[in-house]
Amino acid sequence: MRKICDPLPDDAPALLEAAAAVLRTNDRGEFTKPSARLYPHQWNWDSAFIAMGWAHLDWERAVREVASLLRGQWTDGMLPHIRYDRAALGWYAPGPELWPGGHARDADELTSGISQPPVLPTAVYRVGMAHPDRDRRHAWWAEVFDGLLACLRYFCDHRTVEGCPLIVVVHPWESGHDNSPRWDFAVEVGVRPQRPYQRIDNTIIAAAERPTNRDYDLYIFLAELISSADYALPRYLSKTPFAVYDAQFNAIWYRSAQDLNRIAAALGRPEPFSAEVLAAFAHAFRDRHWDAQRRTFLDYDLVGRRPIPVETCASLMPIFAGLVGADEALDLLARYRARSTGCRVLPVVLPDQRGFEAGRYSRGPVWIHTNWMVIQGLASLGCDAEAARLAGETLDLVRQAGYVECYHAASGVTCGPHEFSWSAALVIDLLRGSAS
Ligand code: 9WN
Repeated sequence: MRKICDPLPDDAPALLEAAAAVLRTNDRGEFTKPSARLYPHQWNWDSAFIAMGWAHLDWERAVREVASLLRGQWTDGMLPHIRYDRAALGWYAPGPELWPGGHARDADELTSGISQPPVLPTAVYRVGMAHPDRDRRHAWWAEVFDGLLACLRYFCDHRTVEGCPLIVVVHPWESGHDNSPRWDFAVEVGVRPQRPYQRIDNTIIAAAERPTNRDYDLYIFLAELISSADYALPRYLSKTPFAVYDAQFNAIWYRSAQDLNRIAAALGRPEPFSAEVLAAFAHAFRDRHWDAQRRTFLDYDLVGRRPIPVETCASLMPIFAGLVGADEALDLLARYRARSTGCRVLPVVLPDQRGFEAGRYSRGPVWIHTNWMVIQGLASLGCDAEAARLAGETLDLVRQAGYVECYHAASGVTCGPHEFSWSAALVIDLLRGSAS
């Protein structure tokens, strides 16, 4: 198995030790908080990333992280973006009251009513591969297989329209890049929620680094709309200003579908996603997301029926998914780098784009998970030198500012909370994991 960082940097032991300390600080036993104060519950794609870090420290702890996340799954397979910890209710807003009438399989579970990018099947594949004993790995994969399949199938069965296999994302929180300028078109509609709401996040983190109140008006308005539609896409679609094909989300689904096929093959089961299904998805992805004039992948606004003309890291996620070959991947990345001059890499939004803000959350800073996905994609495509280069630049950010949520695009200084779990977990994976 090829390692990404080979040879390891001299300070790898110190980086690993500090990363392990972050995970231990945020460990709630069965799940890991994304950060101690700002995010006190269990988040969907956070836990997927975090499990990959635990896999190298305490493999059975990674197994518990995944089991805990799957406990929040809904009857239709949807894996919610937040699984609330009863002990922490009131510490984060919005709480479960924003999501009335949810459909969790276990009625005692408190969850949100939307999902997040489905990284989990990829994470489970990588966690499994980190275990040296094939029987233990296979036994675990067999245990979680149905839950993972249901979580991917949910999107095919409940989140597609007009015969197109791409997935409709219904909320900026679902994209995981909440206040990205990609979604400004919906914020600019200026909707107001029905009920008053209170924010807690901007009392913990500087308001200048967080989404604005206008962003939150949209988030709460959409959540009200989604629950009043009983979480059903057709009813929601007729009323919403926000329904998108997100290039990042679709790319992650595609990679996870392939990784679940690999798990199935290892277990001697039929592959759940046939070559025809994957080919149709890849074809639709190219058709809907590729912008031939700009030579990049864009998101698509289903309400306005137009591509969203904002260039961000989402355009690089086809690298993670293997939706492009090695040459196209290197070309996409080279052009992204060329337009990021003066920035640490990779700024989550290109600095020449309208709405770019170097220090505000999903509007500019560098994020470890974004870099990790591009690095993994490059490694999967055999672009080892470029993967190692980006991994080195990512480690430099950590050396400068520690394991924080994100890094100011120009200076690399801390944005968001310190001791952020997935930043730590993914650096552990970069240093200890292999290309897959
Ligand atoms: C809302 C936990 C989550 C991440 C998201 C990130 C942020 C929440 C928030 O934090 O979102 O889900 O309150 O800002 O955008 O990607 O999963 O780390």
